[in-house]
Amino acid sequence: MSIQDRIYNPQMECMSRDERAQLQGQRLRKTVEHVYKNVPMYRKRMDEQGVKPEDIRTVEDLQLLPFTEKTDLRDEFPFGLLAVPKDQIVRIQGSSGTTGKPIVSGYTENDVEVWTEMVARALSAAGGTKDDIVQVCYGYGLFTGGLGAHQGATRIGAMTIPMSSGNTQRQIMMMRELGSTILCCTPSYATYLGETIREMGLEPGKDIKLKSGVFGAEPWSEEMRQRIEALLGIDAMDIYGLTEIAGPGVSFECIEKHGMHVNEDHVIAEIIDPVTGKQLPYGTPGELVFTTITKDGQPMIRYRTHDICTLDDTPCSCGRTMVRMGRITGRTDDMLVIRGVNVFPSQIESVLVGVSGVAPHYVLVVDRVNSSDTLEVKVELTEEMFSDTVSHIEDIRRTITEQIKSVVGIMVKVSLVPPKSIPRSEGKAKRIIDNRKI
Ligand code: DLL
Repeated sequence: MSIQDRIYNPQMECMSRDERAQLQGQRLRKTVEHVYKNVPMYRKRMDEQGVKPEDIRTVEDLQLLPFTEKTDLRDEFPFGLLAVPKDQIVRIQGSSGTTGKPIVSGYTENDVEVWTEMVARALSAAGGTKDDIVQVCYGYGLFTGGLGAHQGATRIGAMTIPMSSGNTQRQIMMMRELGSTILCCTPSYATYLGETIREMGLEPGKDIKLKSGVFGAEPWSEEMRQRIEALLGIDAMDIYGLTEIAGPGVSFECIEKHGMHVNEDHVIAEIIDPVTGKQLPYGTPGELVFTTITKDGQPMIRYRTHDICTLDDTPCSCGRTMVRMGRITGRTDDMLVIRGVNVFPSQIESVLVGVSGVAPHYVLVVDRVNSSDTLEVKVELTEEMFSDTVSHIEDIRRTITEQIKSVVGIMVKVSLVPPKSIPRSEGKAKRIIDNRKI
């Protein structure tokens, strides 16, 4: 397949950088006018900062605008950041916030359309065409992975299998019987599927027809790519996104596998110093910030992702002129991504403080077992509870496990440990031990 055949929208993906900057400027002006007029929070922030919509003329003027944080989405939950009347919203997607409350994003029909094309671009870059059979094993629901991949796969005309996550044996059976050629899931699940396929004695290329995979929603490494490619005999491509902006497809890798092209006709990417908030030049690692420029329902102005990476605007041999972002190398906050689900220690803490019999001393141990992330919550019992009967302790463990499942959405292992057994720290409490090597 030629490199050109892998480009879904050559006009937009390959336009000159100057031309694109002009387009971005135009779209940015329109977005800023739209939010100033229709979103009280943005109007207030801009007024406080002394910026008027007419001050924003080009992409460079972006720096005059205030940032948006995840906490703003929480504070304005559920509809405070909508820039259109509610009856124009056709979809709500969501993910975990920093506390028990989720954050949500509303999409108009046009927003869904834009997002769909972004994923279509990613799938085309992975070699996807109408002749493909795309197995989507991202979760369907509020999480953007399932529906996002589904829409993109349908858009390229592929046969789309909405498997959703879990049930590995059934995934493999369908993959085999239907002859899936493209796999969409988290990289850790792709590894697990690959290992299980090998254990079952199945042979990629013969029993399994996969040719590529589009993997994201969590950090992964070059080593992991190589492992997945070897296990499944495919090209493993990275895809990035976040609920607040547009789910998967904000950026995606081309066959060069050297960074993810940002869909710059729909979003403007910046890298900032997370402490000073000042813009950093391309090539310098820092915090990734996005501004949506085609989103009508819930536009985001300078949204701080807290993901750390670099941007690279050097030409790519695939012909796309869209800036590339490197792998996410860390976060500026304490968000963990466990099996593709965003988890904040504060969510776990909110559960623990509501359960009697445990002390507010806890530590979260993250590991990777059989290619799957595990989270163990170690929490101290109170002195009184420690001397209580064992059966009571079992009740506490069950309560905590169930509540964490309902607040965070994942099963964790809860270990109740004796009082004073978790090391105390003199400074900031060390709440996370991440043993994953990614
Ligand atoms: O994870 C959207 C998505 C679904 C992306 C499917 C790719 C594939 P959220 O649940 O809102 O959205 O989580 C967004 O996940 O800020 C990153 O920290 C992390 N993340 C997403 N993609 C990648 C990736 C979806 N390719 C948060 N590499 C982001 C590393 C990623 N981290």
